[in-house]
Amino acid sequence: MNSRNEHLERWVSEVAELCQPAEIVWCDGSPAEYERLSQLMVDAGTYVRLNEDHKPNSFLCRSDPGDVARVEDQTFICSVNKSDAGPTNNWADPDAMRSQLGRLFAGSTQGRTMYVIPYSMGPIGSDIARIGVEISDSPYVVCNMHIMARVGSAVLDVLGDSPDFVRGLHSVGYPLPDGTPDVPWPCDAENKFICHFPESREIMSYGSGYGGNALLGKKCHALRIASVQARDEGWLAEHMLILKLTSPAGEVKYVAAAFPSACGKTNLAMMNPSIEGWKVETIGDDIAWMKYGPDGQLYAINPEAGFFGVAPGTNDCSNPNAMKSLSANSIFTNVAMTPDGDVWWEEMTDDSPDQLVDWHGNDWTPDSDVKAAHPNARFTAPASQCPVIADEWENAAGVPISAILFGGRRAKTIPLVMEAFDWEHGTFLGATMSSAKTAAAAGTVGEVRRDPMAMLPFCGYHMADYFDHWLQTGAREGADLPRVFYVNWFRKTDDGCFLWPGFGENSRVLKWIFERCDGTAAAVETPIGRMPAPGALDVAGLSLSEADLAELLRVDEAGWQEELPLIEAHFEKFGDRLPEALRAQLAALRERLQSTAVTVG
Ligand code: SAT
Ligand code: MN
Repeated sequence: MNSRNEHLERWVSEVAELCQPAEIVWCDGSPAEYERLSQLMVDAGTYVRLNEDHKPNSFLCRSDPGDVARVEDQTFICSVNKSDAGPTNNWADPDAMRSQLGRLFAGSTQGRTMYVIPYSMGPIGSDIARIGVEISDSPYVVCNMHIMARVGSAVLDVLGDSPDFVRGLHSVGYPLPDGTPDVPWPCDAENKFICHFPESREIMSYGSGYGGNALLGKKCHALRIASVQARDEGWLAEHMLILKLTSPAGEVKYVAAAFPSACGKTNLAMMNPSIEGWKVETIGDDIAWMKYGPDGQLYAINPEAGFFGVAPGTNDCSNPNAMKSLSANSIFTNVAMTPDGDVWWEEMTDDSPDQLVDWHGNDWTPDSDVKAAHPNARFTAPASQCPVIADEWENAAGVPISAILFGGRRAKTIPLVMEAFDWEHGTFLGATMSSAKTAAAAGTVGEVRRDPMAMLPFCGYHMADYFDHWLQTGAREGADLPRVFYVNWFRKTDDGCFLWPGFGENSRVLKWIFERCDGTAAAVETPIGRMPAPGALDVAGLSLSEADLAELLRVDEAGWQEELPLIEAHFEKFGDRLPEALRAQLAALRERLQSTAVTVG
């Protein structure tokens, strides 16, 4: 044993007794360990080593076609009381679930190695950081965790003999009794369970080896369990990127932004602004933990150490900094491979190569009627490799947040940008945000759903209590609160073309937001929020017609009238538990929609 923590050692022994691994390996987080496990996976056919000339120290991995995304249907919050999971989560009785999982985990690791992975979410030793230990029978998980979190012996040193760590048990659910041969991507596609026990800060994940189902530090710990801890301890665990925005005058502001999975968070977090003199640098692209500092501002850290980004659509135009981040030392899951051992995915280049091996491992040509990469294909890349990673990205104290953005994919109704009147209105905007579904989760792509604060699949407790926690957070004595904005890059014309160019041009919206925080940009007060006054949004040099600009910034009265009953139905789900303030916000919106717009300075 190489841990001095009796709680951890006891737990590892119990798990070993249950899962019956052939051996136990305590992960030290070293490069040698990474290399050893990578080679193990190459030998097992799980990994293909990519051409060193194109992607040094990088690997391609093809998952089982039945295991390609998060499974929200099979994700459970096993709180003691059903009502604490709320109407937006699947609940399961913790005792019943433990029995069921006990049967599944019994012998689940036969013939395999059980890896003990101590990790820190957040810089090791930071006050805001938290420790977890994942026990997994997947070397793919170990290697991804190496990139996505801080892993290994240094974490155990900080943990000492404390019992205060999140316990995450993971098995791919493919035991190998009596010399049964392995498969490249073991899983139990028909029997996935991603379970959270919020009171005891435990996670049990069975049957999937993919992404958020299996890398337990990410969505399971840093969002579902952490959201519960944050509620109990008075901070915020959010599905938000964090970016550093520097003006031409050298003034800096930090912005956090919540968008549902696969809505361009990574692109926004590391964008190259199209407007002269402005700079965006990255702190994080997916998760923000925010706590009040002594000055009353909210300080955010990125609990992760890497990017688990959507590959398709990522290219030298849409996100050159992501392309550079993944140029070496990365893992590519469910992308296509070129004949000379490089990776490819849809939209990486204007023309696809003539010949590829697709994500199923089959030969592919441009005439094929299937996609070469899976729409949820991912790259796992170290954050430190991002050319625009901010110097302070690992600051233990975090960075002070000036603005919080909410956004989703909405073809109609929601304007390009609006500012909330105050924190309470901002909470209302976040609580009612909606988006078309993407391939990040199993289900129907395109369907519009309410995804409050982009936390619908990630909030570990009753969503109405979570709204209340937001309201309480804002009501704190002496708080110097960020301003809240709602953005929508995805407006479309009736014939389905995007109205706004997006990507680097989104810096124009960031500029207005920056200047609103400084009190220098003009806004129009409208029934739905504050919107850029005529001329306040910098569109110089952009080929955007007056009509399109007007449409992007129009209050679509008819559209909002249609939105009202949808918001009401959304709120109905929460019954009595919905904070009164949000009901009042809806009533106020309804009333304001009768009145006309007036200009404010
Ligand atoms: O698979 S993950 O949950 O890690 C990615 C995502 O859905 O954002
Ligand atoms: Mn995400």
